[in-house]
Amino acid sequence: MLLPTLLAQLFAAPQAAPAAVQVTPPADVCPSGTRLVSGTHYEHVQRLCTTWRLGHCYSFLPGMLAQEPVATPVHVCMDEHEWPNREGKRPEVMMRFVEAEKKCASVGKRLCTEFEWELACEGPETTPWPYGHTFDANACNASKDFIPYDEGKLNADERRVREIETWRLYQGEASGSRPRCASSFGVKDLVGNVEEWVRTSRKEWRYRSSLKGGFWAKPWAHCRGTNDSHGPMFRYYEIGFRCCKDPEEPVTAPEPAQASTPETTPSP
Ligand SMILES: [Ca+2]
Repeated sequence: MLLPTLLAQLFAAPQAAPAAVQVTPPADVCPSGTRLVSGTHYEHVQRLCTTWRLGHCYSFLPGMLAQEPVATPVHVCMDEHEWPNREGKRPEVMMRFVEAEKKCASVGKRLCTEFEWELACEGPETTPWPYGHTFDANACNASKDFIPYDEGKLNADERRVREIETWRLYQGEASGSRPRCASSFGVKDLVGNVEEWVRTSRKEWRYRSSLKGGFWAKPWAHCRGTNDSHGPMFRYYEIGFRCCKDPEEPVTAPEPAQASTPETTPSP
């Protein structure tokens, strides 16, 4: 049903891009350093590609979007930056999924789900990149030159060998370096910088661990597309994560008790 929906929009819908929506999180729902991501995630979306190069799409037609179930409500506080979620500090890498789970738990949070991450990235306007419908090489840290890696050194038993090779390859930037790499929800660097572990949402993937957003040398990465190839013990030089936390909804005061009506005794 996605293609007929798109074709119907092509002939009927105006082509202007929807106005960007800036969502302001309520201060009393999410802790400091996190942004409220709230809305409906659609598992399947389809768009019309207008710029196709070497097997990847670099621009989509604004205003053309088909969304189909499964529709999942999302309501979560998401770290504004990649771990350690500190502006001006470079994100950590060489993280296993299980290590990322422990680090999030250590600060009272959890890893984000695949669907939470996608909604945070696309925003309520469901744009393919956090910043719009067309790839922008300068918006996010995603267009650095690829540096060939030495897999033996990355998997070496000796920690120092792994670290030297990791830092030779590392091209991550300090969190907050690219203000335009922000979604409408205010979450930064979802696309590019470091690739991020998420908890798998789609039952067809093999592992409970998935990766989102590409990294500093993967310019075609956008909000959709999951790297489902790696299990929870995998680690690599470009892999980090960010944390999520369920909102602490304000407690609603109970309704004042109604004055009780005296029971009446039925007449004989
Ligand atoms: Ca990222």
